[in-house]
Amino acid sequence: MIDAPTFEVSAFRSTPHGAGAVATVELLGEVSPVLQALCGSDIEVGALSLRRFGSIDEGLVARLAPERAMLFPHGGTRIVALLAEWLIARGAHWIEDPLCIRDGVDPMELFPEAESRVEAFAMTTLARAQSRLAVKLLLAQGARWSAQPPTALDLPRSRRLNRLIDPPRVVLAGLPNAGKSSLSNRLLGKEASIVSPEAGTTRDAVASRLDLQGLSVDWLDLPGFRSDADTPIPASEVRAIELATRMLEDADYLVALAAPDSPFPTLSRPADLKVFTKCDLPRAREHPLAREADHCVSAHTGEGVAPLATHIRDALVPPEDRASTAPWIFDVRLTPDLA
Ligand SMILES: Nc1nc2c(ncn2[C@@H]2O[C@H](COP(=O)(O)OP(=O)(O)OP(=O)(O)O)[C@@H](O)[C@H]2O)c(=O)[nH]1
Ligand SMILES: [Mg+2]
Repeated sequence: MIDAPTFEVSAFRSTPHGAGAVATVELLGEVSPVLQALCGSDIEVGALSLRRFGSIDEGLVARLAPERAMLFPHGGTRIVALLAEWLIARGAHWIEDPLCIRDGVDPMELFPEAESRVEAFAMTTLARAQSRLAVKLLLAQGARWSAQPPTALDLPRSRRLNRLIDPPRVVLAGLPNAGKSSLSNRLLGKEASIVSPEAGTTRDAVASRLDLQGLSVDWLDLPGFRSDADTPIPASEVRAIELATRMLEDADYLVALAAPDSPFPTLSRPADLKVFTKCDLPRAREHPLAREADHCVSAHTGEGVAPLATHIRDALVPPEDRASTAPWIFDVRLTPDLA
């Protein structure tokens, strides 16, 4: 048992888990007694100071507000775990999932340096936004909201822009051997799905987080939908097909794939985009399915793949939404009357 004061403080690691040069551990609440005990003396608000963290480590401490400080120990899991143990042993509340606290705590407390409530919320959102394209837009919101308060007219565009925060789900569906996994791997830049000339290679959906030119999406490579004429489907595969069908219906964007040797699949909802692949094969471009398609691509040569990525990105988050200078309602808590 450690004979020590009980700190009225919450603490969490706000940098990702795992290896890293420097980690950030945030302290919220009655910070002064913690700093006195851990670093030898308190640190005045606004100051940045190099301190020892007991016998654990040495690093910078930033005192951002009376109730908020940041410790910057060396990164890596072990030092942060020792700091967490030290804090927990003294009654501090250690939070494993900092995103929870960000939901629970008023962003104004988390970001006292913010000039407005909108700016504080934008910084909290920035911490969890998944797409590169969100960064500049979120940082611009403080000024935009003060220039022009949002109205209900801003809601539809805002909902589309919210896809920059929470990645939309894009589903790729096609018959076995259509080339789904090859195209997915090409977009991803690595082999996430096994590719083979054997039909039915992908048995379970393979999900990857893909960057479509600044927009992060959850990309699902589904197992091939067999056509009715196929041989009876084994029971083990029925469940996989049921699951795939559900994913397809829940998708934010559905891409149907065909190839010279593989027609477009019959799906339970219309596809948002029709793509014809294997266009590197001889005379593929003259194929009737190529004319029916919105895009012709080759996973082998990469032809047409970048324009396809741009098309999907712009369909999900249109360029005019990204270019608009009207306010983006990125957090409904800012406008309870409108939501
Ligand atoms: N020439 C050419 N062949 C391709 C292309 N894309 C895929 N293939 C070939 O088509 C075959 C099937 O490719 P996959 O990517 O495994 O197809 P899939 O739709 O994922 O197949 P299942 O998982 O079985 O449903 C493999 O032999 C690939 O090498 C392409 O762009 N050009
Ligand atoms: Mg596959």
